[in-house]
Amino acid sequence: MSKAMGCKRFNIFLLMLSVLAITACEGSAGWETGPTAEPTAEPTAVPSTEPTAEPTTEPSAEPTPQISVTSLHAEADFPIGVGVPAGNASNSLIDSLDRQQIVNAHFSQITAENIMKPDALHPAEDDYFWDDAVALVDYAAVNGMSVHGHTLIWHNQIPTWMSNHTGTAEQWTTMMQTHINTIVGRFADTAAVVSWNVVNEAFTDDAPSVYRNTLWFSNIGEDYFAQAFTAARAADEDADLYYNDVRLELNGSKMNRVVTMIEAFKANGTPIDGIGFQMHVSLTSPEKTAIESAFARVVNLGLKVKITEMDVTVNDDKSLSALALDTELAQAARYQEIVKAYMDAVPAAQRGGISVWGITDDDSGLPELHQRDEWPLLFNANFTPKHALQGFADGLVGGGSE
Ligand code: 9MR
Repeated sequence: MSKAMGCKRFNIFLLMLSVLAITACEGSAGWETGPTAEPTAEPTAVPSTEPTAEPTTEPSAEPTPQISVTSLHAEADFPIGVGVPAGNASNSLIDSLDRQQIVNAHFSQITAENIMKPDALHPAEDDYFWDDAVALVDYAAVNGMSVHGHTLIWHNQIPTWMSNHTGTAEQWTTMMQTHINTIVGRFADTAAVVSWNVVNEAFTDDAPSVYRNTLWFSNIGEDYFAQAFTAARAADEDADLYYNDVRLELNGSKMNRVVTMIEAFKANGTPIDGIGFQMHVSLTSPEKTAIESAFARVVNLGLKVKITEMDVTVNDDKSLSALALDTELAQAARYQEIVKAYMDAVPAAQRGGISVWGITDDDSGLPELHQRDEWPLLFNANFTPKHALQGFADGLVGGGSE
């Protein structure tokens, strides 16, 4: 019997005999707050198990944060996209119900990882292959998603016939215009395809050379940029047309070249709607301030900003053989930081969207590319959500610039 309990019973007894008994337990908490009208009732304020109310062990570490996001895209009023495998890829979205469940729940836009690139869509000069792309675009439409087309003009994944093409600058321009017109035109009437990467990765990383020495540059000259965007606009007057590149936030001189291109386009009336930042980043680089400054330069020129291929590597020094919780939480914080940078630096009217480059960690091409383990995306290989998903969602909610 506890001390308080014994005192109470004792006082109940005395209460029945004499009010003097009250003084017997003065100073007892039980009596200061205890019942007076119903002497037989148990006091509700008295802890029933005093000793066990105290912590019995040392305070444990912070509880693991919960992942509570049920629909990532529902948190944003601009496209939340994902690069998806399709066609005959073994992990094709079209054949994977697990991937479909994730994509349908969390994303409002799809980009084809490979099957809408020149080698896939335009295998011979007079031959286009539409089946895989049409299946993917139809999938998006049926499931209420839009499609960001990727990509019309690039130096990689071009068909052999294109690499072997010969002719004057004028003939090359005609060939390029036909390529762009035919592909953009094929999807112009489908409501799902809302935007295109017209030119991809065409500036060098290293000054003083400005342009990557691609087939297009070496055969047409710098005019190919404007010709490509003009051809895309002629084929679809409504689609948003993007120039897309990597490391623009890290490399000021590369960003300068993009800005120079935009200014030239504005001066001569060449259509362009936005700049795509691929955003293949690590836990620490580039810094948030550098990302915000690069976004701001595009915003100040009146164009849209789109994060087109985001992933966050965590194993740059190859020290990890598994994704431990502390690393996963650091990655979640990084996703949150970058999404928040986007929300803070890009006004609502100029948000072209944010896309990640793959569905699960297993779908990412980064481990093969870097020859190391990596876990760069929002879902585990077994299709369960990662903390990165929560970090992304928290960035959407936490930031804001109207
Ligand atoms: O994810 C794509 C991978 O499956 C391809 O093998 C690779 C070939 O070039 O392209 C990858 O996607 C790239 C994108 O099209 C452009 N930016 C870099 C991407 C990742 O390497």
